[in-house]
Amino acid sequence: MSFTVSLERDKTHPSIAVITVDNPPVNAMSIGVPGAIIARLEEAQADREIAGVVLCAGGSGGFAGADIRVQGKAWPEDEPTLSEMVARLENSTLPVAALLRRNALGGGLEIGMACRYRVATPGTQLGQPEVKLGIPPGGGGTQRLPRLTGVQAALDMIVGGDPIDAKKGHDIGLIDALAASDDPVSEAAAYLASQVESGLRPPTRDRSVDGTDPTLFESARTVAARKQRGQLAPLACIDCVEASTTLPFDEGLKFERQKFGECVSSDQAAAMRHAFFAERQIGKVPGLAKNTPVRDINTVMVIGAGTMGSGIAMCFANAGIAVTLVERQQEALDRGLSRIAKTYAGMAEKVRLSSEEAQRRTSLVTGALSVTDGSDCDLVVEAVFEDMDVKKSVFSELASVMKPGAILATNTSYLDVDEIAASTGDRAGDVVGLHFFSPANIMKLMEIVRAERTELEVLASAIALGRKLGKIGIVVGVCNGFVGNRVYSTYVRETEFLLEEGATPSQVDGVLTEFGMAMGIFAVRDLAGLDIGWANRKATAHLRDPVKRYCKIGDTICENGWFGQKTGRGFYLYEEGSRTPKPDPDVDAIISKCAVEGGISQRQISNEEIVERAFDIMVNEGAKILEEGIALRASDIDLAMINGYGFPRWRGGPMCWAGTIGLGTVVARMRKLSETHDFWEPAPLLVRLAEEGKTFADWDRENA
Ligand code: T1G
Ligand code: NAD
Repeated sequence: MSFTVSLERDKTHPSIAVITVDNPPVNAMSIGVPGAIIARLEEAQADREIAGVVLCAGGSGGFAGADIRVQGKAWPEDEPTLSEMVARLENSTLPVAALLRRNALGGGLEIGMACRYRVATPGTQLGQPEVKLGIPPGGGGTQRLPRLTGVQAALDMIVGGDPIDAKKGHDIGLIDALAASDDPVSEAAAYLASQVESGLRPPTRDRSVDGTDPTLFESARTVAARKQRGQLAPLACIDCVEASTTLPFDEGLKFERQKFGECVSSDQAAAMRHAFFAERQIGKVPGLAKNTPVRDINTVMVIGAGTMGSGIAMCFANAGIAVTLVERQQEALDRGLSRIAKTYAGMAEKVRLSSEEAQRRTSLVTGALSVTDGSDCDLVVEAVFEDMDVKKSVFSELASVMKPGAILATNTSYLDVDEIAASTGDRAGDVVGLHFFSPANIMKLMEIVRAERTELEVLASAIALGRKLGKIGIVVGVCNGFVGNRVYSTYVRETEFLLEEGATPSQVDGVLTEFGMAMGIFAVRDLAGLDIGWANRKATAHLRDPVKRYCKIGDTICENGWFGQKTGRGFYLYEEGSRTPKPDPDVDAIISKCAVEGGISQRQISNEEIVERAFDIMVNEGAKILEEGIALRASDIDLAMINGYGFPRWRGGPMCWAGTIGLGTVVARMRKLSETHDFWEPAPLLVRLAEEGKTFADWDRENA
């Protein structure tokens, strides 16, 4: 047992007892903790001198809610549950005030809401994030929150899952008092003592629910169906909040319990727990000690003010870091700077940012026409053309002008970072890849490419930087396309093969979005611009195995000058001013022609086949990447695909998804296809795990 739950008298208000829960690192309600809280409450109740109890968290000060590690598993029968403990707090003969500090999330907030009063320190994050774990709240949150804040605010918090801060909580009735002194425990005790004196209000359960307009639920369902497409938990959350308006409190609790039970054992919840823990692994690199020194990054130079450079500059400005943005020509520089100014102005217009903040971020980026203007910066991110010679000349100049200790990063998508690093001579240890994704100011994924000579300190600094920028920073090794683009390119290739064999772009896209992808592959390619991939295919044509199947549909579309949305045509047709993809009979003709030329007889392709081929191929490439040591964990590959390519988080990423299908099934499907199709030889690691009846999560555990 690594936790303690203590009971003491408050120093300044001895009639108030203080129960402090200390369960590092985040005071989760692990097995035994609810029982210990009940025991301390009973001790307080047995003491006639005590008039009230303050419940608070020690250590980090926050209450992170239920212990996610035991979710979906059996809870010991003789141990009180979080729900039982919450009921005891609410029905306590002594009034209980919760002191909420730092964060009160999920079960942590539910504990607070079951108490008679809630006192919070400013800045404390209050939330019901369960929906992000594939479940509705299970400790009465869906019944108590609407009673405290009204239906709309409760729906926003429970269905959206994002936290609010204590001040907003105070404004909407969730928090009774803010404690700003340096002794919030005594402040909470004083608050409770004054309530005891002036007369207690009824417990939360006895309040009525305000704002019960039934249309709120229908519109919440419509929004959830669009924004959280395919997910069970948001709908369960809405049902539960609705139940708070139609059922008596205890019945509402039972209803919530039932919905919670249905969701917590689902594949979706397991996948989202997987994603949660995967995110907590990302900074962990074997051989990289926790106390590795980290270089300060307070000023940054970004070279190249094109699509990526301007987006990357905004990532830093968003984090309050000053940026020198460098181009060769004034005109290109002005274009980049004005793109940045426009983006921030647009955010201010949509009220996503205050206009002062938009202004502040815009002015954090200043332009320059020479890298010497940024030679004092702590970090450089190069985002010039994807051309090895251009990159090498930039890096050799950087090696001579940048101050000692500056980190030299490249945003290359495919090029060999070792070769780029070699062009810096004895500064190769300072070189790392920082592969941002487009649009860089929005996409959460950042691949941190560890080159052969990257120093540990530089790697540790890049990981810390990823956190500071709010990115999912995944450490990867050097190979063509690193992790994300390499996996993705197999999916791109296979879905094009499916067209050649008889599927249509809209059928494939329909199936993929139904599966949960943020967008269909052909709609995405049209959005991103088909010319970039085409140029890359031409540049790497010499690397292709001439014996293996090659599909010319994408190339033929490009030869017509159709590059996707920007030219009004691509895999689809776009009417003037519209972004809605329409099937294009001319593209159908190109597909048929390519099939004939490739000697492929077209047939009816089933939706199941599309899912299997699109995602099995990703899994197989992921297995190869793991075998080669390019990714450290299968869960990193999952996070890359979730955060960079629109793979549904509620399926946990491709490697996790394969586990729910069964690796044996995936291998069997691959072997069957490999009889007639190129590229379907299962990777040895995939075969081995399948034979051992294991999943990639097992591989991660065994190799941790
Ligand atoms: N259970 C178990 N472990 C947890 C945990 C939790 N709730 N929260 C964090 N950890 C571990 C995490 O894996 C990591 O472990 C370490 O703590 C530090 O976390 C009944 C059903 C609280 C804001 O969703 O959002 O209540 O890697 O690196 O940046 O309705 O952790 O060191 O081994 O993230 O300071 C709802 C989840 C649960 C909150 C702290 N609660 N946690 O952030 O540290 S469901 C949540 C967080 C529930 C009820 C339901 C964050 C944090 P390790 P960290 P941090
Ligand atoms: P881009 O063509 O939009 O921008 C490149 C910019 O670099 C141009 O404005 C050009 O004038 C400038 N430039 C070229 N040489 C320069 C030099 N020596 N000094 C200063 N500026 C110079 O290209 P992009 O799409 O922004 O891509 C940039 C890099 O980012 C490439 O390596 C690319 O592979 C990578 N990348 C692109 C994407 C994407 O989706 N576009 C995603 C991830 C990474």
